[in-house]
Amino acid sequence: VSKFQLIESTLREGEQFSNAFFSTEKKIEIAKALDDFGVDYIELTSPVASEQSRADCEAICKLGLKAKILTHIRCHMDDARVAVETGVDGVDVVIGTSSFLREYSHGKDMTYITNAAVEVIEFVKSHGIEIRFSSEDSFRSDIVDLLNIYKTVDKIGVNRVGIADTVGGANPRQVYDLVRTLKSVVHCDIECHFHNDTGCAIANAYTALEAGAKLIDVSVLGIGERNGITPLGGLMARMIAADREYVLSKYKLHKLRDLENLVAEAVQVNIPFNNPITGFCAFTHKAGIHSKAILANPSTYEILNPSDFGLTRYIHFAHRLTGWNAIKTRVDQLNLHLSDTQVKEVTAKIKKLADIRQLNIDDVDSIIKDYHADVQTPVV
Ligand code: HCA
Ligand code: CU
Repeated sequence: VSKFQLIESTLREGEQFSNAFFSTEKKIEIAKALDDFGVDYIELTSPVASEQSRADCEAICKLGLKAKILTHIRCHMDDARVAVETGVDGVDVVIGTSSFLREYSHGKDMTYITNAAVEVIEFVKSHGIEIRFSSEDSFRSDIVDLLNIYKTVDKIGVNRVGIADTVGGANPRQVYDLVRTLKSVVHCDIECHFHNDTGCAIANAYTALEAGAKLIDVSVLGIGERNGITPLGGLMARMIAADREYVLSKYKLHKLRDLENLVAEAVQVNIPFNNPITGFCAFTHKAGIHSKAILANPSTYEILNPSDFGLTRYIHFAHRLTGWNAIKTRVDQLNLHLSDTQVKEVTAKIKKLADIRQLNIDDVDSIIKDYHADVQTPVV
């Protein structure tokens, strides 16, 4: 799974998110932040989507970013002619191959699709830029049709072929099988795109890499059509647990939170409480047993190290599950001195009150301070 690359699609798939409207300035700000984070590719909305989309695509190409700039088009010469004039480093072409899309969307058969693909690919290649060919709704397409068209485009010399779980219904085992099979028939790199309708977008991405795919489409917070695609942050969490060196060497993980806040604000959503890495309690430890072990060695209950992301862990001690080790740490933080026996005693008081009502830090602090004052000045 190691040498994976990211195709960051916040400015393409993400624009298909219900709440998204990105002004030119916002797109530029997001593109720069993504580039700074270290994504390999930035994918932009088709220049034929609207006049402003084309102008914005040209403007982002002129920024001189390190990331390669891609635009995403239908498998059609009308789109390709406009795309190659925008200044992009590559074009991602997609066409629906499942019977659903062939019947209810574009209405074309496989021969038509193949001919269109060949024409568009040769045209884009003749402009000396990268080309990716992808089949929409790959998992509900006929496997023979799929492999045939991938073989054809691989022979012409595409840079990558893509698999898309457009409806988010694929499971990791199906992903593994399809990527493996595809890998045995093409020479080019394989890119994968997973929607999250059934909650498998991160797992599917990881499995695709295990099966030999090289590139994964992501967006910040996973924004996209319906409930979106593989989120950048969630995939970073998954990948750093698998290959920390590579992920740290390549991506500026301490910028993740700012990047997510930037996009969350732009599309008016909150960061989910249970988001990997940046959810408000992602590094908060609560139970007394957990807290004790975390204080001794954080790895006991943490697969990710918060400092890799510029974040800190937090021991939540103001509740009835607390233990004396956590309270002792709080006593130290308050610069007070109590013996272990005394800490155990004050912990008992805290737990007693916490059984009656929800506590906050101030409640705990005043119990500790009162107790400390009492033991310092014994009554005569
Ligand atoms: C869509 C298109 C797409 C394309 C994915 C790809 C999908 O339906 O909006 O280019 O690989 O999910 O199929 O986002
Ligand atoms: Cu998609």
